[in-house]
Amino acid sequence: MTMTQPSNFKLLTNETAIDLTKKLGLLHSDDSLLCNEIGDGNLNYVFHVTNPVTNKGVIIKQAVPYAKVLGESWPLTLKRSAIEANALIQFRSYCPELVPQVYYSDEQLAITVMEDLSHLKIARTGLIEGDHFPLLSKHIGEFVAKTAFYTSDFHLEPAAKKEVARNFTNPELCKITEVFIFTDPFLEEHPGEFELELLEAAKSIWKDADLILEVAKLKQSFESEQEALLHGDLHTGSIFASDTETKVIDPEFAFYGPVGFDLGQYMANLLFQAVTREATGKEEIFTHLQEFWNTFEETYTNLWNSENKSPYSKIEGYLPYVLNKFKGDAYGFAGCELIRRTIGLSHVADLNGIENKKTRITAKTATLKIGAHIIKNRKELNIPAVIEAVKQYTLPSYSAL
Ligand code: SR1
Ligand code: MG
Repeated sequence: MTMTQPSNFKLLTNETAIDLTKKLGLLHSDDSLLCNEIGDGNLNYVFHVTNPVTNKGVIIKQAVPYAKVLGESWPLTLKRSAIEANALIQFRSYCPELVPQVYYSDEQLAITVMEDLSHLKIARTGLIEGDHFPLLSKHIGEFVAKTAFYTSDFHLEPAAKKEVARNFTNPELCKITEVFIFTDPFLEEHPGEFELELLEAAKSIWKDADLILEVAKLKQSFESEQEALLHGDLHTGSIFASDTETKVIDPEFAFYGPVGFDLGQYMANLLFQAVTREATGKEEIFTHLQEFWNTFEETYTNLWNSENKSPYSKIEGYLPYVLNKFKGDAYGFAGCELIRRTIGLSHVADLNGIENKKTRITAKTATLKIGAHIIKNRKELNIPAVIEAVKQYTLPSYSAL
């Protein structure tokens, strides 16, 4: 199928990416510059322009009018590029250390020119390779707490918040989540791609009426709650990290939604590591999970106590009620993410990279079971209980729940 592209839209090439960098006066443009297309994501092209003399670079990201991974039959608005640039700018205003700088954006060409982060590693890749990233989960806890608080009704005036929410209306990217996280993996008639050996485990998900009801409630929450401006795709592939630095990238799925969604996406993607690692490696991920939640809760609580504009902010029980809701939602959304990345679209390298088939199927069966368990029990869980569930489903010395 041939897509009609918006009239002003033109795909960049390495040459035109260099021309743009020069036109913007970036990278001492008198020198000759180099460019590589390095995009390995599902939706965009990414050009890395470098100056070999100064060793400095910039990233130019361009969205195309369809989802690369789904093909031209799944058209997508180019507006997501402006949403991404604006979300980066907004998030950076709350967390300057944790978000790359945007130098330039062009809505017509769907281009964002931003800080080069090539000295860092994608967190998913690093975690798979055994990097420790000791500050990663504290940084992401801080990122979610600040973005969730500062974009909510607890901080913004009601009219201002509604205006921001309008600017971040993102129906096409939300539809990807609604279909591929909350619908297809849970319905037998829309099977995703997965190994035949997982069919029985998949069937037990499709037949579990209690589970499907809970997924329906979570989908409803995703579609209808406007608690805060979310990143919308906060998995470990959307984060660059080193031992000292963390940068959140790729907020093209940004929209106003339930805070637990960002929390849950990050936790689920840590859980893939918790499932696949040996016992001592698991402990390191359990520490990440606990530090993530602790930092989120502490940062959010401090902001609530010092900057909450609601007339009810000091009412006893209100903050615990809000945090408790976020927590229950987070485990529910995390469970959906665990299941969709296993039997739905867009699998993760944490699982698919396991070469031994038997080990891979065992790990995937565990993520399905943990996913279902944390969705159904989400309102009673805390981090130690989630850790216990991971151990029960993955360590031979434990028996399955
Ligand atoms: C069609 S895009 C597939 C997935 O990639 C993105 O990172 C999102 O997670 C989306 O669900
Ligand atoms: Mg992405």
